[in-house]
Amino acid sequence: MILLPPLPAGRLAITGAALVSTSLILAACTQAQRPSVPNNPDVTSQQAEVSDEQAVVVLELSNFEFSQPEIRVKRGQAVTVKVDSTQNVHDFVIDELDVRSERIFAGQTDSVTFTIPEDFEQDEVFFYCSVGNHRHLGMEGKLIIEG
Ligand SMILES: [Cu+2]
Repeated sequence: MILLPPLPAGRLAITGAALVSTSLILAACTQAQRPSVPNNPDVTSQQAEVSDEQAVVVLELSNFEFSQPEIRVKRGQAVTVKVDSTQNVHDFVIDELDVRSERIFAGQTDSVTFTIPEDFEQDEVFFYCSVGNHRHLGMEGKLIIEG
């Protein structure tokens, strides 16, 4: 038989409370769509690195805004948008370019890559968050297409 050292009663109570609050957080998360997207460690605080062929944009998503209200890209460019939720659950959608990220919870990231066609006719399109009424609460921005 293995004898476990006795734990002080106060510590047990604290552990119990921590478990309860963790369960509540998990329950709240499961109410809102998709489960987990693994964290993407290569997202940096760098906002953009741009060449003629490629653009990389990092966006932080919070209630209820994108960290950059405008993204400037060029026709023919491959664009990678790395999204990082700092609060709540959000996504990144551009209807006209058929772009849709995973829905990510606070602390999670996702990445979408798409190419602006050379013959794309619009000079700007909206990107937005499609969760609930977030777009109406301000989660939208402009992708401005130059060249
Ligand atoms: Cu949102």
